[in-house]
Amino acid sequence: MTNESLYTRRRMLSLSGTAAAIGLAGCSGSQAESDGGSESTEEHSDSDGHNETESHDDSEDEHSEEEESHDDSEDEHSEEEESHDDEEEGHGEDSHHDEEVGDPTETAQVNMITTDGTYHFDPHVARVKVGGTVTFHNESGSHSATAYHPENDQPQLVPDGAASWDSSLLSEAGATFEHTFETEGVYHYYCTPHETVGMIGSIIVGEPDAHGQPALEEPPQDKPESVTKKISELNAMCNEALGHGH
Ligand SMILES: [Cu+2]
Repeated sequence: MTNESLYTRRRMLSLSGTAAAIGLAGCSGSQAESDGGSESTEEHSDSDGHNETESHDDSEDEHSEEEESHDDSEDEHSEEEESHDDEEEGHGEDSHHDEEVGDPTETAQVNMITTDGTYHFDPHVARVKVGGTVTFHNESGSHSATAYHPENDQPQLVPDGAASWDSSLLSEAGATFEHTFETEGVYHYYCTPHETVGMIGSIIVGEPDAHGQPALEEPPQDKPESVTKKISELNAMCNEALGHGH
């Protein structure tokens, strides 16, 4: 089984356990809670026998997983422990290099996801044409999509002259927020409650030159390491996407 399918499986399992997941604090600092239950998680997904083929189809599996996920509260901890491994291996970088950023499109959707102890934007790097619209869609949990922009009391990690945006907190599943990007370039944005646990994403607008993008310079050093590390990963993904564009 590949890392990717395990990752997706964990996400699918956790979608139905949202209530429990929200109670968990962040994605770090809980290794002490591990209780050696990770084996059962693996067997769980193997016994389904269909995880390999359906790894991209979250919605259909939500219900079938639901009954199972309620009676394995023990697994919550083991899965959280596993997510630490991802992080040490370059959370995002390795596991998300598979995310094809692709060419700019008129519209894009970014899902805001709560899993067991982790929170992320999916995809981490989205791309639209100049004048394109991104829809931020709250899949689970409570999240915002907020630009790193002085108007949000943040360092400027958006193109010079670019408009700011802040969705404010989206707490209901299915809630959406749209922003239209009129300025070409690279944008970093974050989730207000989860920035410090690495819930940060990027939008590439158009075909910008990677040079001269404020977002792609050294991450702001007054931020916690969890934030600068995540921004560095996103920068690598954005640079790679832009490099392939030429
Ligand atoms: Cu969040």
